[in-house]
Amino acid sequence: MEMLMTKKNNTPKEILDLIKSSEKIGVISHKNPDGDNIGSTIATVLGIRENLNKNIFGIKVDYFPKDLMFLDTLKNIEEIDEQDLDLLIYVDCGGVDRPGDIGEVFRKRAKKTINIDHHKTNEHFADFNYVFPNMSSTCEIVFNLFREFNFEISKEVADALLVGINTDTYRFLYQSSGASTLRVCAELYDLGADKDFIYQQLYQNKNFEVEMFKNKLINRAKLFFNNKVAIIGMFKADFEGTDLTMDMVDDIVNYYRDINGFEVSVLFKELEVNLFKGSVRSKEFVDVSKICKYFNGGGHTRSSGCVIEGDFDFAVNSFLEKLKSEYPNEF
Ligand SMILES: [Mn+2]
Repeated sequence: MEMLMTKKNNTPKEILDLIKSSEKIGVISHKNPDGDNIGSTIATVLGIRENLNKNIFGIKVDYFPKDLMFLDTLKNIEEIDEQDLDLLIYVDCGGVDRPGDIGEVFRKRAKKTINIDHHKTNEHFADFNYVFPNMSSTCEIVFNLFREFNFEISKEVADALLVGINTDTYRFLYQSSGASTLRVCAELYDLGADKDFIYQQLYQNKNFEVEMFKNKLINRAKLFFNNKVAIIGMFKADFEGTDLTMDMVDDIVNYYRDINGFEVSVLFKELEVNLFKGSVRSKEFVDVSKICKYFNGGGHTRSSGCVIEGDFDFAVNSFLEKLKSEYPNEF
């Protein structure tokens, strides 16, 4: 009973009242940024500023991904000096630790916290929570919340939300992307979201050098269980002498998952010696959030992350062992 109680969401009205009663508000999200967390941060900042005239800002906790630099509203996410806040809003954070050390600094100085998210492993860590694990993206939740608030939604907010929804659904492919997701996007188009420009920037603006580099990594993947599982290792040494960074190529994790017969694909990034961050994807039946939770991570059923300490072979072997123990009949 106790557990169920703690998992309860607050109502839109409770959340709106808390926002209204706060003057200085920070919005924060996770490290290793992507379209959904950047988009939902920008939309939350602008939507609340434009409609309620609050002193609100996005707090930068990591680099900006190159493919999102076309959003000039990125300037609303800044490096902010440590300070007291009336309210800290977490968006797209499966756990309170996802924004890293900067998040801790601001959390300690915030009077109240709100948690808006769609990660299955979210444990309702804030004072007020608004978590929908079946939603396609945090951006879809933010849109619905703004509708509940009766907010006007500007073109800038619509653009940011469209980026988040389109990227987090893998262009509407994932199961969590439903009819309601498409209806939200239809409304965003009506609100003036610049879909042609956004889609071209996101998907048809690839860099030749980056793509050739990806091919190299893809070609050296290790394949297991009769080509049902692919694991790619990406090491600091791979990037020596190049201008490239790991975040520019990490979408290669999707490559093998999308090939017939493959169920799981993994990208292990070497963060430092003997420390690997795993990005994990599945296609039909493996719940990768469960596997990743075992390795200090979590996320969604078909897309999750984890961290494994040890060398690359150890990371690969531990992962495969856990996968096999969870799905003994499949692998
Ligand atoms: Mn997300």
